[in-house]
Amino acid sequence: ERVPLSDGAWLLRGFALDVDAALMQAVDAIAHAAPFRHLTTPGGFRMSVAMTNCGRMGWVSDRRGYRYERLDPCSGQPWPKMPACFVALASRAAADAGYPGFDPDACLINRYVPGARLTLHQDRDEARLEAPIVSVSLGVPASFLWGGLDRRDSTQRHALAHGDVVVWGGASRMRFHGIAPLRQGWHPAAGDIRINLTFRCAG
Ligand code: MD3
Ligand code: FE
Repeated sequence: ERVPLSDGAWLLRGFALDVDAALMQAVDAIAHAAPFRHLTTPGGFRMSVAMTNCGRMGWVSDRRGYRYERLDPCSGQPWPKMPACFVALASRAAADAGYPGFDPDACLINRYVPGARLTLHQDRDEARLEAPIVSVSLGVPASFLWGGLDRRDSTQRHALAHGDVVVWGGASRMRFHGIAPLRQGWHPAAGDIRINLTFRCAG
């Protein structure tokens, strides 16, 4: 099912269900090489969401700001390679939503435990803002907050469930968005956590 969310943004319900086991296994392998960590915001707060990356570039945050880095600051090594099943899913989803030829160089992996949240923000650290972002939800469902182009605009809520894929492009690319505190829950593929993959053209 393909649900229009707003200009250029599409919710592809269940789009990743046929590859969920491969995705979860790949996340485990990536986290083995580049462990999930709680980044610090430029303001000095510890993020409740734990993060890691794969691909040529990885998103990091510390007291110096937000940016993409080629090396994992924890290890000094390049981020793990983006698995073939990640690239295949992301480009298939983007094409389905009207963005053919999507070739992401970064995948940010977010891990939510109960209570973890992502406050309203824009994604604007990427070099190619004309490219869409593809996000894949796995595990416990989340309440996604969908705002406007101004932080003060009202927000809508959408449930994002295991296997849902969203493609955010065009006029939706710069909208404010976030994740409400994760509710206690259980999913057989992930336990009590939620994993989100976001594919970006960052470099
Ligand atoms: C809309 N992640 O990592 S995915 C993020 O579920 C992020 O972990 C959330 O926001 C998560 O930056 C939401 C949905 C999403 C991701 C990127 C977007 C929506 C977006 C970029 C622009 C507009
Ligand atoms: Fe975001």
